[in-house]
Amino acid sequence: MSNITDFEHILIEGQNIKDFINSKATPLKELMTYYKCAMMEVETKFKVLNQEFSLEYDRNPIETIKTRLKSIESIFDKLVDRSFPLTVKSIEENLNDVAGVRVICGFPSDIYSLSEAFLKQDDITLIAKKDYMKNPKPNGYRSLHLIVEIPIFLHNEKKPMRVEVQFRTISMDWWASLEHKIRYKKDYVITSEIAAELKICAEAAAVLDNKMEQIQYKIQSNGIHGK
Ligand code: 0O2
Repeated sequence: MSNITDFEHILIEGQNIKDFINSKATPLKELMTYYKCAMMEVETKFKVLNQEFSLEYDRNPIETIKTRLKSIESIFDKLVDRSFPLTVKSIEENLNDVAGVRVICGFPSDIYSLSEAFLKQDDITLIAKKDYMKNPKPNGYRSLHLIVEIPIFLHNEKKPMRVEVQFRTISMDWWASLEHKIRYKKDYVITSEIAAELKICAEAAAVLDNKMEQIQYKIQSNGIHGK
């Protein structure tokens, strides 16, 4: 069954979403393909960096790379929420997170090394940076977010596309995934008590990240001086 059928009850400015999607189908499909290509380009860059780092340091800084393309439903919800025009052009102009790449690292310092190496590449343009590691959100959320532009090469043009890159350690990712699940739990409102407990967990995860990093430094320096 097509998912579009599920959307039939949603009206956007008096227009049925199915008609809307049909009338914009080709340009929208093209744009989504371009985002997918940009996402693949970014993912490949991190795979390459991971390989290169492993040659130099004898370990892989990246644990996992996750990619996601925002669903059409979420794209429309976001445009409606923020009162942006419901056009394909508006998606490109107003949304930065249609293509998302999440890079999960072992240690906090890996995040800074990788993001610096990535941003040094001459085809990457930094649009925005939010460092929620240095300045965690009030709820305890930690991560490093970059919005970048990367060119994709089509048969007759070079097209810059925006991609959101989120860097997290395993523990930052574990906390954010569970917090996200709790926050969006149906019919559940987070009380201030639960919010405070979640924050304590985020802070405990940050302490563990730092402890693990110190252990890693010790092992590294023993490796250099020990043999
Ligand atoms: P999804 O499904 O992960 O994409 P923006 O929405 O980018 O225009 P904003 O809100 O300032 O503006 O962006 P920010 O702070 O960079 O956060 C964007 C994304 O970071 C979110 O996307 C989440 O993925 C993640 N994030 C930010 N804050 C939190 C948080 O407190 N908890 C968790 N679990 N994740 C967070 P979306 O669109 O919410 O969701």
